[in-house]
Amino acid sequence: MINIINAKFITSSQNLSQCPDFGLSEVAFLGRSNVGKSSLINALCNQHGLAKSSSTPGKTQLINFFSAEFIDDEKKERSQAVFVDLPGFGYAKVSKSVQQQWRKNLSEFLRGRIHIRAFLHLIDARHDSLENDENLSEFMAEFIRPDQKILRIYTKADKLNQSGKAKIKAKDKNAILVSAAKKTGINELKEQIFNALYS
Ligand SMILES: Nc1nc2c(ncn2[C@@H]2O[C@H](COP(=O)(O)OP(=O)(O)OP(=O)(O)O)[C@@H](O)[C@H]2O)c(=O)[nH]1
Ligand SMILES: [Mg+2]
Repeated sequence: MINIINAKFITSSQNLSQCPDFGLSEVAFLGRSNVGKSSLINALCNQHGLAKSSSTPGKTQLINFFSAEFIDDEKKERSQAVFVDLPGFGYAKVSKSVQQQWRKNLSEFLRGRIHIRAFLHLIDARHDSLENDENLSEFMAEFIRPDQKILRIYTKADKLNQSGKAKIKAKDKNAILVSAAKKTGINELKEQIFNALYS
C-alpha cells in the first residue's frame, strides 16, 4: 500500500513568476470552484484543515504548495513530492477583470510549471459533462508533455447511488471515484498518483 505522511504547508504564490523552485515533482489539483480540491488534499494527507476548504465557492485564491512524503509500505521507500492546491475556475462572485486575471494566472501556471508530473482534474460526480470541464480537457491536451499524466477524479461520490457511479465508469473507463467526506477511493488514488510520479 502507498501512504502519504508528514504533509506540511510550504507557501502561497499569486502567479507563476512568484512560485519558488522546490526541485520536486508536483501534483496539481484543478477543477471548478467548490468541486472539492482542498478537501481532497486533506483526505489524501489525512490532515483536516491542512488546505482551507469552505462551502462558499472561491475559497482558494492563491497557488498553495504543500510538501508530502509518499511511503511504499512494501519496499519501505520514501519519496518527497509537492501538492499544489489551485484556485477553482468558474467562480462568478468577483469582478470580470479579477476573473480574467485569475484565469490568466492559472493557465500560465498550468502551461509553464515544469515540475508538474500529474494533473488531477477534479470533476463533480453529479455534474460530469459541464462545458468548462470539457474546455479544460481540450486546453490541457494542447500542452501536456509525454512525462505528464492527467487523472480524472470524480468527487463527492457519496452523493451518488450505485447506478450513478456505474454510469460514470461506463462513460469513462479510467474514472477514479472518490469521496473526501466518506474517505472512499482515497487509497486507490494514492496508488495512481504514486504511479504517475514515480513510474
Ligand atoms: N458530500 C461531500 N462534500 C464534499 C466532499 N468534498 C468536499 N465537499 C464539500 O464541498 C465544499 C467545497 O469543498 P472545497 O474542498 O473547499 O472545494 P474547492 O474545490 O477547494 O473550492 P475552491 O477553493 O473554492 O475552488 C465544502 O463544503 C466541502 O465540505 C465530498 O467528498 N463529499
Ligand atoms: Mg479550495
